[in-house]
Amino acid sequence: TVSADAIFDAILQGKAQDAADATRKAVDAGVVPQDIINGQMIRAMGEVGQRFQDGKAFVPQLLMAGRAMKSALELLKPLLAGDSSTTIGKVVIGTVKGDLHDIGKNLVASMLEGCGFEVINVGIDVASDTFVDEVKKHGADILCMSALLTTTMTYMKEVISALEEAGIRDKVKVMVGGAPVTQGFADEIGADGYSDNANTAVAVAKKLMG
Ligand code: B1M
Repeated sequence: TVSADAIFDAILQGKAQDAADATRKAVDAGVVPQDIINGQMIRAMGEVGQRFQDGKAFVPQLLMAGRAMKSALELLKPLLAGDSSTTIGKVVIGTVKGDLHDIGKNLVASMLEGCGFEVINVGIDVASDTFVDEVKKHGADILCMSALLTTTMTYMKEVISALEEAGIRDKVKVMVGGAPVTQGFADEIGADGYSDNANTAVAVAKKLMG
């Protein structure tokens, strides 16, 4: 048997192999992926973040916890697949320039994919020209931007301006999210959608498709 918090503990300690093993055991025991993600994984990242803020953990711990979460999340990806066989819409998703956090963004990408969206994940530290180019190239219906830093979230506004300058702002819906982003901020920069988690991100994206 595994302790109820085995995944939480392994991620907190930055042990990737243990995190993956515990996740596999939880899945085999019938624990629902969403419960693993929300009840263990995200909670562990929150705890690491808190320790970092309190000066009790440092960047290497953040990095290792992130790696551990990623390796465990990989196992859940196939299970996040929804029942949709047709493509609902095309999404370009990335973390904005200056920002290297990609766990939440990848989670949103996986959930969207699982629920029938075609997702083009353009990675981290993405500049406005790249977002514009990718949206054009793929004829994306929605552009999803993620930011985890108060210093990088402001770049989302620049991307929206770049879409306007490229003359494609009316062709693509813009959705934003990430820990420091709020509905108020989303409204302020003229985004079309906002969500504070991966589950409602899917609902918001579906709504934006009309
Ligand atoms: Co960084 N980091 N980090 N970090 N890091 C935070 C964000 C921080 C809050 C920690 C803290 O102080 N408590 C703090 C930011 C403070 C601030 O600006 N407000 C911080 C800092 C300061 C930094 C550095 C500056 C540290 C340093 O170097 N001194 C540095 C910056 C690097 C950079 O980006 N330029 C840095 C670096 C890193 C690592 C690289 C080491 C690592 C990232 C590894 C990786 O992503 N591959 C890391 C980590 C792991 C964290 C914490 C601990 C965890 C982030 C995470 O993965 N959370 C984080 C503390 C925290 O969040 N509690 C922290 C789990 C993830 C599932 O949640 O990303 O919020 P989240 O995504 C959620 C929602 O926000 C939402 O859905 C997701 C699922 O529910 N969502 C969307 C996200 N994107 C969305 C998009 C949408 C919709 C919803 O639509 C488009």
